[in-house]
Amino acid sequence: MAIRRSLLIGALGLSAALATPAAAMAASGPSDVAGASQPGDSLRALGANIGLRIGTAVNTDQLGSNPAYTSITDSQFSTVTPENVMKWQLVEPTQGTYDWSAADRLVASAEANHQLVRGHTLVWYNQLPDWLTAAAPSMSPDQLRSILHKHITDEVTHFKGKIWQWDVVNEAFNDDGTLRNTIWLQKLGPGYIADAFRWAHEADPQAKLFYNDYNIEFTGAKSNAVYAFVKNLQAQGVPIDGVGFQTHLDTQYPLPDLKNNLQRFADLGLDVAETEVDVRTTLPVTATEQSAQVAGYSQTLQACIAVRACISYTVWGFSDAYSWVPGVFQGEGAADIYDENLQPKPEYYALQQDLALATGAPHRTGRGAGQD
Ligand code: 9MR
Repeated sequence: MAIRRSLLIGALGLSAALATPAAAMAASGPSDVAGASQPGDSLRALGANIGLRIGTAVNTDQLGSNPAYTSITDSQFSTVTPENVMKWQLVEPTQGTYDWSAADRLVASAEANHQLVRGHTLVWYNQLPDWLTAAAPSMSPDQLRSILHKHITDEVTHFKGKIWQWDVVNEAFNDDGTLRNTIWLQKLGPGYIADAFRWAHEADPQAKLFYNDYNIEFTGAKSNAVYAFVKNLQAQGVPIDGVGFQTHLDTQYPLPDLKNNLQRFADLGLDVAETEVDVRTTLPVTATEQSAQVAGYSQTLQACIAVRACISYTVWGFSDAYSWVPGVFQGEGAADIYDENLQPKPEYYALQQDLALATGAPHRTGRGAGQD
C-alpha cells in the first residue's frame, strides 16, 4: 500500500509532464530524454519491475549509424523486432543465396544489450522476393510447399537459439474473418498455417511461435475467426505458443475491448503480445488529437499489464522520423512516442507513467519473461 502511494505521488509529477512536455524536458534535462542518464526510469527498467518486456521495431539502417537512435534503442527497450530485415524479400533476394547480414547485426546488437529478439516474419503474402512472386503462380503445390518448408527451416535454423518469439504466420486473415486469398492459400490450402508452425518448431523447439495480425485487438469477425482458428490448431496439437496483436491504431477509430479480448486468447493457454503498437492521426496534430494518441498508448499498455499472459509490448518504431505511416496513410502520421528529432513525446511519458504505476501489482510478479 505504501509503495503504491509513493508511486502515485511520482505519477503526479509525470502527469504534469504529460500536460506540458516542454516543462518535463526542462525538468529532466536533454540527456535524460534519450534515456541515458536515468536508467531506472527507462521503459525497459520499469517494464522489468513488473516482468513485462518493452520492445521496438528497429530500422537497421539507423542502428549503429545514428548515435541518438542507437542510444534510445539500447537503453529504452528490452526486446527488438527487425522492421524489415528478416522478411523473405530481404534474406533471400536471389533464390538460393541468403543475405543474413543486416539481421545478424541486429541479433548481435541485441545480445550485447541484453535484449530479446522477436523474429518477424516467416510466412506473409507481402515482401516476398521477386523470383518467388514471379514463379509461384506456375508452380505445383508440391513445389511451392517444399520452397516454403525450406525457407522456414533455413531461416529458423540460421537464428536457432537467438529468437524469443517468432511471428511464424503474419496477416493470414481478412477483416471479415475469411482467410486471405494469398498464393499460400491458393496453392496449399488452409493447412499451410499448421505446416508452417510444425516446420518452425522442428527447426527451433525453444522459440515461442506466434500468429500475428492487425485489427484483431477488438472482438469482431476477424478476431473471432483467429480465435476459432488457433483453438483448432491447438486441438490438432500444432505447436502454437502465442498470438500477436499488432495494434496499429488511428485516433479516428475506437478500441472497445482490448483487455477482455487479450484475456480470452490467454484463457486458451496462449501467450499474447502487443507487437506493433502505434497511434496515427491526421496532420497537423491538434491538442485534442494528441490527447487521444496519449490515451491510445496508455490504454494499450494498461491492457497488456492487466493480462498476465501478455509477455511483451512492442512499438512499431519509436520515432516519427522513421515511421511507415505517412507513406501508407496520406495526411496522417505522428504515430510514435518520440518526435522526428528523437525527443520523447507525451506518449512516451504516458507509457513511463503506466509502467511506474503498475510496479508492485501482485498479478504481474513472477512472470516468466526472463528479465535481465
Ligand atoms: O514498417 C514496415 C515498412 O517499412 C515496410 O515498407 C512495410 C511493407 O509492407 O512493412 C512494414 O511493417 C509491417 C509489418 O511487417 C507487418 N504489419 C504491418 C506493418 C506496417 O505496414
